[in-house]
Amino acid sequence: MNSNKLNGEVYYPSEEVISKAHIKDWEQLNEFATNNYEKFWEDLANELHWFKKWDKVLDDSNKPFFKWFTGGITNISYNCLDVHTKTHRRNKLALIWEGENGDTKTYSYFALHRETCKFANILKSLGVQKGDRVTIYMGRVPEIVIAMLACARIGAIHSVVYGGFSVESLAERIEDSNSKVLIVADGAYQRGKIVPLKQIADEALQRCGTVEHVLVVKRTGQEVNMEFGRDMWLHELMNLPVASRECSLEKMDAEDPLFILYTSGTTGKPKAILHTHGGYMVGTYASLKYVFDIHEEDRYWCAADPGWITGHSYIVYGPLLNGATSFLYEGAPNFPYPNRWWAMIEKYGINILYTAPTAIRGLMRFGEAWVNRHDLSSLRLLGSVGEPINPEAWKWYYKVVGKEKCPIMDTWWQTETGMFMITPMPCVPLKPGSGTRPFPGIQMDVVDENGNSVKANEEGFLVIKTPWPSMIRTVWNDDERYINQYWSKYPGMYLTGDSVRRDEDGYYWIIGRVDDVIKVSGYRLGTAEIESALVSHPAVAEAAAIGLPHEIKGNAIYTFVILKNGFTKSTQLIEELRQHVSHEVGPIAKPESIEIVDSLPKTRSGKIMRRVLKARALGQDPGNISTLEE
Ligand code: 6R9
Repeated sequence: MNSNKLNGEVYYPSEEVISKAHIKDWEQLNEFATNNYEKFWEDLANELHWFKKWDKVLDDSNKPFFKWFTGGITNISYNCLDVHTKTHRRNKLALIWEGENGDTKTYSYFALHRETCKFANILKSLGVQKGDRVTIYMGRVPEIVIAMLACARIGAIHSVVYGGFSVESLAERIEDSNSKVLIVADGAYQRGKIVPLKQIADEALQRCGTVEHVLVVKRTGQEVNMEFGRDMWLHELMNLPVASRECSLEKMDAEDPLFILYTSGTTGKPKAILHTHGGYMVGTYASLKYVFDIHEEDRYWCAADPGWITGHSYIVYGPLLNGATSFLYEGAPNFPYPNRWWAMIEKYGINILYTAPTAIRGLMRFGEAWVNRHDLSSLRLLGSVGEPINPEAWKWYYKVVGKEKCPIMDTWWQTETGMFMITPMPCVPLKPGSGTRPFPGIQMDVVDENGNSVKANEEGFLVIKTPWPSMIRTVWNDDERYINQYWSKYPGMYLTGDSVRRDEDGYYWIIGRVDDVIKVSGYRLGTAEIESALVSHPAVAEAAAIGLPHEIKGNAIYTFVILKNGFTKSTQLIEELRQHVSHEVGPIAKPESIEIVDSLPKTRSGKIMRRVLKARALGQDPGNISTLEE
């Protein structure tokens, strides 16, 4: 394709950007990767440390259970830390942290390695062994990074639960993963208030019986309940001889599990996506290097939360594998004022900012003046993730934040993919609202109901046709769900759950989810979680949740509830139900609206037709309703 003749509104990268970029010619790289797929990944894997090299790059003998770098022995935590402490990066900053209240902490690679080893020794002393699951429930503090790296060092499988989730979400994730250890903070600062994480965890622990030890990180300092024999303060243990600075590491098979991360899918409970030490390491390392063009002197900021996949791949593992300096901020973007982000970019000299459309739209609302008060000239690249970015927000980000000199990397990917899958690189011409094309070598397609490719500009289902190193290996303890969910609709194609349009230049335009997943402010939630929280309230007989467009959040949750006999509709009850969802699932899941109804549209087999509810709410034609019950 000739990149000089693209259709529509196109933003071409400047000579300056291209001259600095690792990849100057995307077409050439893509051609190489397409024709030499395994060699492409093997070369990248060779840039990392392996105690023993692999026998095979890709093993596809048992599809769809693909394996990568089989026979290889490595450890991702070793590659994130130990490797750098042996080089000029030893005293380079690995992590800069700013708390919402202005506290700061910095860790060199040496220091982050030391803290990780100490933490890992504490875990070992609690009996944590290779393969054991450890649940982590914290805000955006350095200890969450250290806890993840410590687990990985000793081969334990971490399961991070986002700090914005609440009692039932946490309980069900602890139980499903059968974690014996929980690492929690006393609280987290969020918009000037304290989120009482330990208190939420205490309530969750009453609902599930697997946890034997709780490590508590002191952050907010309010009084918390400490159960004798179960709960211990981390800072006290870190001062004991058991927290030695020497910690032998576990040599991991490339296919050994690294972490599980729960995410919402079509119907039912959240499922735990499994990622591994080898392939995930190569995928996150390479994608970050090429897309955010990491250079030695960069200060990189991914403003996501470590509790979501974006944080796992691009706050923790990707940046550290690249030996970068990563910035982590604890609090809200507009606290105490809407210039907080811009002030920090100026203060720390951030070069790369990676965030979500919802944050951009939220900050855009406060106007340009807040941005223009600050010198943002350090910025070189911008990024977006989590949901489609509308062209207005794209242009504001490009002009007001990036001063028309920073390309925007709109990266499409998923918890399941582990790494960027549709993404530009700095040298690629951009179209506002499109993530451009698939990562080099990866074959994707847009197909109809029968799995046939659709024509340019027609809407269809997004599928992936080639395996990739950081792909989901399975759903934890549920191989069947892995096959059914992702590989059963079209044989040989991974089903993403998104609908998309591909234009005449091969650029992809994501439209949104086609299943029961709702992206609220970029957070992935399932209708089932919200509905089951509602139904767990004594007044509720049945409930249905849908997502409707929202100016800032992208989507907002609308719910419809049938009350049990004996309960009557009141504003007080509706508020109580909203609070109930917030308490059970988390504040992010709190419905925008709860409508009390007498009946719900259902199929004859009794399934709620959310599509019909959505069409009604939007005043649209509900389409085919032949299966609707009388
Ligand atoms: C990384 C992450 C995955 C879903 C995905 C899609 C949506 C993510 C996007 C995007 C349009 C982008 N999504 N990035 N849509 N443009 N750049 O968000 O993972 O939480 O698993 O969600 O998010 O719908 O299928 P996850």
